[in-house]
Amino acid sequence: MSTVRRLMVVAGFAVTFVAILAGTAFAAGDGLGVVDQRTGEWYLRDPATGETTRFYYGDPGDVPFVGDWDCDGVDTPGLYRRSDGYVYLRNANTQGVADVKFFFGNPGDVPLAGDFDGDGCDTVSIWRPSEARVYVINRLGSADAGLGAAEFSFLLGNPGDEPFVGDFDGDGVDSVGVYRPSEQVAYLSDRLAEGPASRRVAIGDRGDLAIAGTFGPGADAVAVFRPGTGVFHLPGGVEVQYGSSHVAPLAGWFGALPGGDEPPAPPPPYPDVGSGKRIIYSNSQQRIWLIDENERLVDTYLVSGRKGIPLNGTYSVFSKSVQAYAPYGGITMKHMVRFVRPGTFGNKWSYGFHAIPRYPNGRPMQTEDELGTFRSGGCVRQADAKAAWLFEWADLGTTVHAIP
Ligand SMILES: [Ca+2]
Ligand SMILES: [Ca+2]
Ligand SMILES: [Ca+2]
Repeated sequence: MSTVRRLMVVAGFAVTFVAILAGTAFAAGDGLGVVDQRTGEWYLRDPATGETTRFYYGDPGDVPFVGDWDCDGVDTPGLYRRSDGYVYLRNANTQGVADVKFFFGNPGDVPLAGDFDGDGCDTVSIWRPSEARVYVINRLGSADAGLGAAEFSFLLGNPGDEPFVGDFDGDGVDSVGVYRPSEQVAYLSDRLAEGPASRRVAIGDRGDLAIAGTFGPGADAVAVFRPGTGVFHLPGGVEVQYGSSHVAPLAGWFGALPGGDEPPAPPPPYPDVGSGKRIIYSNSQQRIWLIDENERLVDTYLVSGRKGIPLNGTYSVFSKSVQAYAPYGGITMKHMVRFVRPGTFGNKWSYGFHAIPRYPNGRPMQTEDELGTFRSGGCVRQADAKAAWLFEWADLGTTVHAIP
């Protein structure tokens, strides 16, 4: 993961690609990658051409990382499988079995791939969150054997931090930094020892994942990946959309890649919640999204509900009525689609989606322009035409996700 050898291959040009949202990426720097943690699919992006190379490696749930295990200058996949405590390393960016496999660490450990002695070979060390301690190991295990004791260890960061590895001072030796999501600050250290951080970098936003890599001329730097948008935020204001909310981000020098594959899918145009035919209701946005069984967005529009009602969770449509009656004032609601049963969280009445309620004289209780604001006692009001359409579209049993 060190900088020096990678910059031998400076191409010296920069091209703007469709996936780059802002800024100009450093074409001779690290490639970006993502691993879909639901499928074990790897997507590696060539920084010079923008082309994607895709292959399967590992199982869903494995912790992916990259490093140069055979000291040839090219970073390739590694996995830490928490279920069996094994590290699986591969020396090519292609589909296939592990070249090196060994037993390692404790289930909660975070693998740290890097060249911690400057010999040009990456090894797998760990950060143990429960102790906030780095254990450095400058050799790889082999032949299914255990790795043995660490060479040395030191305290770093706090439980809850996200560690990353890079050569932040460009001396050819990797060190470890931590990203503290609660403060949105990265603390970089150039020494493999306890002590104050060498640098403090304000970066990212809540929920971001930190990575380090060679993103410009000079030493390694820290960057973040934002799962909600699938955007890498790199130094210099460069933003690259690559992947979505189910991926783990990577950066490395991947060498010559064949390319020719589709890039990972961007996040869907709706909150990435649930699967199958469903309705997603965001209480804070006062908006619903209708998604069909093929993951296509059928419709999205503003509604008027009640703040905090229903509680966030998963519900399903259990009853429908063309005409429904409020329990007071002679108020009527057309096209009621009920999804919260009485007593679910102490509620007396059921709640559902329906048209704008009418007083007995036929006057609507709000205008359609007022949709998007909290107006109701618990149900979710829609424009009349939308309510009629939803009534037909939503079958009994259709899932409803209530989200913040
Ligand atoms: Ca290699
Ligand atoms: Ca090394
Ligand atoms: Ca260094």
